[in-house]
Amino acid sequence: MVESLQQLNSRYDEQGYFVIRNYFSASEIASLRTVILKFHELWKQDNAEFYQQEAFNSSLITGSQYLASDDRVQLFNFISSKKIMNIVEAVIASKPAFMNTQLFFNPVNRQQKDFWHRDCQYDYDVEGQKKVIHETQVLHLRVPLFDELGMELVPGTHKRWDNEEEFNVRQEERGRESSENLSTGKKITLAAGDLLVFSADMIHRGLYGLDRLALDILVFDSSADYVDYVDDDCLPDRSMLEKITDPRLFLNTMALKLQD
Ligand SMILES: O=C(O)CCC(=O)C(=O)O
Repeated sequence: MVESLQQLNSRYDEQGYFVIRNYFSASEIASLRTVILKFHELWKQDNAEFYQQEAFNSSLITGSQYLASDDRVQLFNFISSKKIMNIVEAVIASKPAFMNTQLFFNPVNRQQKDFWHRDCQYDYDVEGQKKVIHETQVLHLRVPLFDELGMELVPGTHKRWDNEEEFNVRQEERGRESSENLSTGKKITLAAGDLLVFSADMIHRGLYGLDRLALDILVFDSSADYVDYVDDDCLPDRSMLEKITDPRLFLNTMALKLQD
């Protein structure tokens, strides 16, 4: 790794994101892709109308609906692998907890445009958003399975409120649309093998195009109040736990569920 974990931590703190190029080997990505494609094909069949009309992501990838136990164990082992845990712990030093996974792909309708948002805007009104961006945020770890146009992020917005242009575009105020370009946006092109880590509450958008299929792993700090977002079915059961090399990320979530 070119940068030390301490440097990555400072970068995340200042900018709200960092990228590590060629972090995963071709064989790591190939095995992950095989499982994810299995999920994706079954999900598309089951959600045919939604997929054709408007979908650009799915979630609950580690759940029991589409994948068998062995495939789920493979995913759990990837999510809690040393490579991922080193990065997670560089940002969340104490008791990071698994939240969910999402899979991002291109919408079928090529007219559908990529759009700026903060994830918190779907749960909070504007005053609430102003507060939560100063609290602990959810971490996204994006693992692209094919080369893609990547993401566009507004550096620093994990800690600061929108300027006027950003606010009007993101919230579609004053005749602006959330798909318009922002002068503060920074495009991060991604290749299969790269890892992008970013704050879910910073201003961002996924860039549609190429063959994008990216697995996002969502992790949170155990001291923050996010356990209600976790679906029990996406956690490993007792027999799977025995097959996970380092299950701490899941055990931390389970401990929070017990306290809840
Ligand atoms: O890739 C996308 O379409 C959007 C990604 C996103 O919003 C997210 O990961 O929170």
